[in-house]
Amino acid sequence: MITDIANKIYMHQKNGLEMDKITIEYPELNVNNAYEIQRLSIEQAIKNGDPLIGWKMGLTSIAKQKSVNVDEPIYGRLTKSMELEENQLSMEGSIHPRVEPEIAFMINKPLFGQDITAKDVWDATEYIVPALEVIDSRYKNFSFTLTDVVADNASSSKFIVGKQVNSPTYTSWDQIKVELYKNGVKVQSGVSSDVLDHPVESVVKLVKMLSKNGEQIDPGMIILTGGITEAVHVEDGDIIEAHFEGIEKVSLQVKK
Ligand code: OOG
Ligand code: MG
Repeated sequence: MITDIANKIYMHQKNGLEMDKITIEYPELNVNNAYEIQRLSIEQAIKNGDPLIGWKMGLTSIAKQKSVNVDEPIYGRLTKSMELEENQLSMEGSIHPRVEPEIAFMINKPLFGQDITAKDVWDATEYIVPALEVIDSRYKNFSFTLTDVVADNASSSKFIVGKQVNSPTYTSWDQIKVELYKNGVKVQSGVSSDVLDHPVESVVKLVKMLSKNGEQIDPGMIILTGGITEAVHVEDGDIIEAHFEGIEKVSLQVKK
């Protein structure tokens, strides 16, 4: 059953097709089952030539938790095809995409185990870079339970990182003010401490959650620490620009 659900979700992710929440047909599924479904579905992607390049945390800010009505952090898997090389998002293959500003960590040492601390994460951080994540739940109306969203790889779709890489000691990474503009109008704002008080804590939490499932962060992996603000809906023609104060601006143009 788990394998069948994983295969179904993989097909919907690959083809950008919406589906009913899996908990409608399988109300008995729990969050552990959902992480197994996530692992198996992304294993399909990996087998088809799309390697794992990192992990993402989700629902690490109150703004995000409230917007989807799920009140605990989750993680998802990032594969190569999710990373946009250009600041352009094609609506082709998208369902109902939303964009959110995040802080990303590039990791250069293995990170694992329940005893992980923020110091361990800093020691293993190659650089930090701002990012925009595009989430696109495969579920109708972008509506789901915790179990559903975990199984659907935490709504992962695409992401783009900024052009400048920053030393971990460059600034206080919990003090980055972010403003999100859609077609020149400010639609969201927040500060990076909205993510678990400090984005580094999101990486710490990720490592602990991964270690429960026998997983770890490998050197060379990128970690998205979670949306600082609510995500904004986008459609063809929209231009999104995130101003990360004192760092850089990251933009995304949405096309047919
Ligand atoms: C779940 C994914 C959340 C974040 O950064 O909080 C996420 C969702 O909102 O659909 O990526
Ligand atoms: Mg996100």
